[in-house]
Amino acid sequence: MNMAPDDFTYKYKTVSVSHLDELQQTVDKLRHEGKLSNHPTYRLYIDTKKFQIPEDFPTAKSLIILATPSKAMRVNFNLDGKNHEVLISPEYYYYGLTNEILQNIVQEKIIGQSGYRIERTKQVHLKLLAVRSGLGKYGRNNLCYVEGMGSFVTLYAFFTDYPFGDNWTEMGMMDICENCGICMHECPTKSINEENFVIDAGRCLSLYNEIKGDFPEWIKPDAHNALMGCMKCQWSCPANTEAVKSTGRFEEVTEEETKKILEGTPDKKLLDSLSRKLKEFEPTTSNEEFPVLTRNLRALLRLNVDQRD
Ligand code: B12
Repeated sequence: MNMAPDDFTYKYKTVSVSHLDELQQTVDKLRHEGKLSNHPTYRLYIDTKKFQIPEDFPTAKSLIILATPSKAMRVNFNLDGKNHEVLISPEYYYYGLTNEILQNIVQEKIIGQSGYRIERTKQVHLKLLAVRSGLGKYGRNNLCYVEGMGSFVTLYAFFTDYPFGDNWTEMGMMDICENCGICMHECPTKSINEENFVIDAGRCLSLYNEIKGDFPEWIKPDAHNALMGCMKCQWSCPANTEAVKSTGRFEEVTEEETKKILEGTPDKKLLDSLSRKLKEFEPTTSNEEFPVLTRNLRALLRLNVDQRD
């Protein structure tokens, strides 16, 4: 049965679709002012998003924005008799929250009656929507912080024809960020800067370690801190003191498995085992993605091909 986990919690807010144009103008203005990085991968991610009513759902009246807590995980890799503890960022492993489960929650718990249509959308800028709906506030690291969850949340949005009340709110940054700057200092690639509130996504480590290819030379070897993504701007953030306590742990990866990962020689048995242990952690689910795992683990353990050969 497709059901939410027992400990499942969430927060949500709603806004009227009448704000879609204003939301789109906010992003377009930044684009025209040259405040958004021109990195092609980043542009591919964001230029495909647009705040608009879906063509096949012209009767949509509201947007529901949902935040569910997410947690980082620790996992031990064994190599040459030593134990290497590594962090896994929340976004890259599977929580078991299928589209069906999410739709059911929205239908039963949020709308609370049948007869209304719900369509999940991935085509909008979720943080901006969440902040303007009052669900959260921006942190200086550009992430959205939700009361009681910090920035360790996954955001979702749904169009519906249910006429919800409007919670339109001014765009705000958390007060705690005013005189802080820890994230700016901690960012290993200096993608958070004083001059522009919008981070320089073309310098964000996450952009590089989730895609294939060699790391650019300007990323220093000690910048790597998670098997995928980067945890630095969230980990040390004073607004996340509570959220980081919920960090979990995956089953450890054996010496034999670790060696195979580092050598980049996956077989079905290894993929199945890693997929189970690391909850379908993204680069463990296919031969195609596996080189990303090999590269990232080598970088984290500060190994390169020459040293291991
Ligand atoms: C593209 C993308 C990336 C890119 C670019 C990140 C970025 N900051 O834009 C890369 C690959 C680098 C990335 C990295 C990460 N990502 Co990402 N990513 C996205 C994606 C697909 C789109 C984000 C987007 O629209 N960016 C465009 C910019 C312009 O939007 P914005 O950041 O909201 O910027 C607004 C503010 O700057 C504001 N603004 C401008 N000036 C000012 C001034 C003031 C004073 C204020 C208050 C505001 C303000 O206006 C901007 C436009 O509205 C979303 C999913 C989605 N559909 O939205 C996930 C998403 C944003 N990512 C997410 C996560 C978790 C991450 C990582 C933490 C993953 C990791 N562990 O490494 C990192 C964090 C990096 C960071 N510090 O931002 C979560 C964020 C959850 C949260 N708590 O906010 C999302 C929402 C995915 C999800 N479904 O939950 N990501």
